[in-house]
Amino acid sequence: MKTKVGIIGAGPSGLTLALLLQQKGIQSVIIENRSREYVENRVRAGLLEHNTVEVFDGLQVSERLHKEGLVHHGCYINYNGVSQRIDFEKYTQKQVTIYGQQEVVKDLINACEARQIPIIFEAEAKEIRNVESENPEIHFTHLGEEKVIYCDFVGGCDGFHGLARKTLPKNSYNEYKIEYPFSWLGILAYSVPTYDELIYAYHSNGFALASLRSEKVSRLYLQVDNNDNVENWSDEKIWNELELRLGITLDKGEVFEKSITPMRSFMIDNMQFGRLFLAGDSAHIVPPTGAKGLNLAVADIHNLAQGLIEFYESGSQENLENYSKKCVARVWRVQDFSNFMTYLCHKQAAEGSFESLLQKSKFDYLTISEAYQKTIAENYVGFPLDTFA
Ligand code: RFL
Ligand code: PHB
Repeated sequence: MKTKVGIIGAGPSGLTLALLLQQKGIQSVIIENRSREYVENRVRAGLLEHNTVEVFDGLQVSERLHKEGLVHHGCYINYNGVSQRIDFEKYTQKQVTIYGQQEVVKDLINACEARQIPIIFEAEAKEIRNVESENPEIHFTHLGEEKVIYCDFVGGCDGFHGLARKTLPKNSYNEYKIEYPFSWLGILAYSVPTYDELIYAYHSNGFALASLRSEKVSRLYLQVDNNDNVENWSDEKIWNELELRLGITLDKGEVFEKSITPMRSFMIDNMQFGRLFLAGDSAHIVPPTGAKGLNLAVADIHNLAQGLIEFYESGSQENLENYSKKCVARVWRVQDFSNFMTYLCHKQAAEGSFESLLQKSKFDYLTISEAYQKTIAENYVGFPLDTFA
């Protein structure tokens, strides 16, 4: 099989890349080791920056997003019952849109199908070869057979556990990470949200987040210990703890999804080697407190598509050569913001300790300072795509 760009992974990164290339007549093939049903139903992110929506608008894949997505103009940060609203509209004139990642993925896969972009599901990349030459190869297995994609470039869009990062020579990058001593228990429930905007809440029992997916479905999270287990959390216990930490009454509907996710910050400081380019979770993970993972993936892809389009249109490799540098500058900004939100909102130290009093002082500052609120607002809605060019 021969194509221009061989893409590994049909998550938001890989799908968006294929569609941006197709718009300019550049052929690609996506291989994805899971089934279509699996990737379309994987529950993950839910908050899209204005930038991300703009990229989807440009691809004409956002019709359902605009119909079903919920536009939010602010959010709340609470500290032991005291609430501070962050006004995105006032400080940035921008909004965010609540729309589930699995809906994004469905829309992108449908568009790929309609535009005849091949996606091979249940096809696992096993080896990426010759990335230092002009003819890289992706070796993969599909239906028990070994196959090869011969291409000009490889898009490593295969997530945190993928093959692309492992293919980079060890001495071509530095790795940075923090593993936090807490996780998130997340639920989806048929429950009418009793709040109009997201609530990030610090409570002495731990962090809680109230988000949503629609007017009838709530998405809620609780800080739990890393060694905790969903079996320890009955629906009743979850609802009671959420009400306590959020300080509001909730509609305690049927819980239909429950899972625990560890919290980590991770990145490498070089996202390319030869003709292999990494994007999205394959190169970085941010703790979800800043709602940035998917948005950062789309920002990487914007840069990568720009570089590849320039190469095919003019032969210039300038943008491709600067790809990693451009992405990493944004990644650091987003790492900082995600880490800041995580430390601001989670229970980390005993009440009354120096660390917890500093944390309280940060929150108190937030309630008196418009400058601090604006800083949070501009990071939360996201810097425009070419800010870090
Ligand atoms: P993905 O989505 O992991 O897709 C990678 C794909 O590659 C496939 N793959 C392979 N295919 C073939 N051969 C191989 N060898 C392969 N190895 C892997 C995988 O099956 C998969 O389909 O990465 P991508 O595209 O970079 O997208 C990243 C986002 O999915 C991720 O950053 C977000 O979900 C993070 N995230 C959030 N991001 C936001 O922007 N806003 C949020 O509100 C938000 N909330 C969240 C989140 C992530 C969470 N979890 C579960 C990690 C909330 C949670 C709880
Ligand atoms: C979500 O709706 O899943 C969500 C929203 C905001 C976050 C994290 C997750 O910070």
